[in-house]
Amino acid sequence: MGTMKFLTLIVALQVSASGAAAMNETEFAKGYLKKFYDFDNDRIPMTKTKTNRNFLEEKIQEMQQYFGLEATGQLDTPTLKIMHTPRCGVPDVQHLRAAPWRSRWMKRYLTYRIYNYTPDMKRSDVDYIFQKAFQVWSDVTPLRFQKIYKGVADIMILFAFGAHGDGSSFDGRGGTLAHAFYPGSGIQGDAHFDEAETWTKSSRGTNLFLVAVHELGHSLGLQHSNHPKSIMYPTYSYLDPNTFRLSAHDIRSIQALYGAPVKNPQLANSDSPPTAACHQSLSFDAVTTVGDKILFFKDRFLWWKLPGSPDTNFTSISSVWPTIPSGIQAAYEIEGRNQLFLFKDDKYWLINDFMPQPGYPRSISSLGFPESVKKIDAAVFDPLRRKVYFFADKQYWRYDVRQQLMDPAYPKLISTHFPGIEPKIDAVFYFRRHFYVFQGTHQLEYDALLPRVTRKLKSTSWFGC
Ligand code: RRS
Ligand code: ZN
Ligand code: CA
Ligand code: ZN
Repeated sequence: MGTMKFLTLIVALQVSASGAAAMNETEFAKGYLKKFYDFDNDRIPMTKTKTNRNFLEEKIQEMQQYFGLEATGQLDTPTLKIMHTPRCGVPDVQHLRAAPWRSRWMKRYLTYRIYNYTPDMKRSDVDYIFQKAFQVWSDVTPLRFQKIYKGVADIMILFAFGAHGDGSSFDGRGGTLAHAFYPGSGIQGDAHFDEAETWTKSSRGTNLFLVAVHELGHSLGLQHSNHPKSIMYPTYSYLDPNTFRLSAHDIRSIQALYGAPVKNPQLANSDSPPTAACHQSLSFDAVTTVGDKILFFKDRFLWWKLPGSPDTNFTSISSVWPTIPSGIQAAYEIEGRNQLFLFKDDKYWLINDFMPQPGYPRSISSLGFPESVKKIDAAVFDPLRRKVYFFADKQYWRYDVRQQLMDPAYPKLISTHFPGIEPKIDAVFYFRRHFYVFQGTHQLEYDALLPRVTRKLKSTSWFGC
């Protein structure tokens, strides 16, 4: 039900139950539709050729559609039954009092957290879909969304079956797909998705992107709309997410709450961290892939992006992992195991599925480094050989992931074994058969199979600068 509209409806039904006894069913239905479906006898435009009766029928159909009834436009038994029956548990009186009408966030920077994931899809797809769904709304407003991985976010996103603790049980496969709460603290702003649905990124099952855009609309303060082209229309219908556009009505409604995007991005960012990913002299401390993303570390900041996507996300290391220090010097991912290792000075941390693991940091000597090595400049996992290369000054070490041992006969000299690459190295990551070696403001692409340097790039080339 999600929608507060539905909750409001329950209370109104309870309130009106006593008074309704005297009214006939049509009058009762009119009152109900006036309240919840914008039905107003007095406001029917004179230009409309429709008679009042047709207008009432239209509104009844709208309500029937909402509840998945046959859209007869008549006050038939199933329709009246729904109008008279409170459906979903105990209403949340609190958000009723915080009237949904024109409720909005009083800040521009909002956080979200994907609290759990549906097993129906790859996690990386879910991450990407929510990023894109938020972007639909940030593209037309001054709002900015930042993903966090622990703690309480403004917008908590979860998947759940049946009763899940908010008094609004999901109804199993079909029926209601998801619900969300209008802006505010606590549960307000949150978006819940019925795990009984089959969530997809295609036209099969239920398309997560389309439902997410709708629910996030509620999370930002939008009510249902009766424009069939609006994403806030109360019933689901599939559209191609790749060509999805908000309707003019959706844009008007959200801009009525938050205004249009701020024109001057410099001013817009003045209360946010600097995002000068395209700065000429940008060098990086560490770079690695994580799943389908590339992470760039610099001081206390972190950029991440999906290769091929024009968007770059920027955040601070501590907002993602409060227990990880700034100034990470090396990072690598063991592909397929979802393991991310971060290095600073003589310590390293393991992050699994974005969660820092207990028992860390450990000393790098436990990996087989001699005591003389006080820090690592860069590290990379080579999935072809399943080895990790560690670079420190002029030397490199090779670590065997299967045996969990440093290979014998290391360290070796970088310049002898990686022809064309001179020490020192800031950062390295592996992507599609190539090592990308960062040195100051530039980057060398090194073909892992040839093996030789194949291109020289700017350090910021991944940001499309
Ligand atoms: C909502 O507004 N959340 O904020 C809920 C809305 C939703 O789930 N609407 C139902 C819907 O379209 N379901 C599709 C599958 C069931 C089809 C059968 C008929 N029917 C979110 C959408 C807009 C993303 C409305 C609905 C349609 C429904 C129902 C509800 C049968 C209960 C029972
Ligand atoms: Zn809704
Ligand atoms: Ca359902
Ligand atoms: Zn819920």
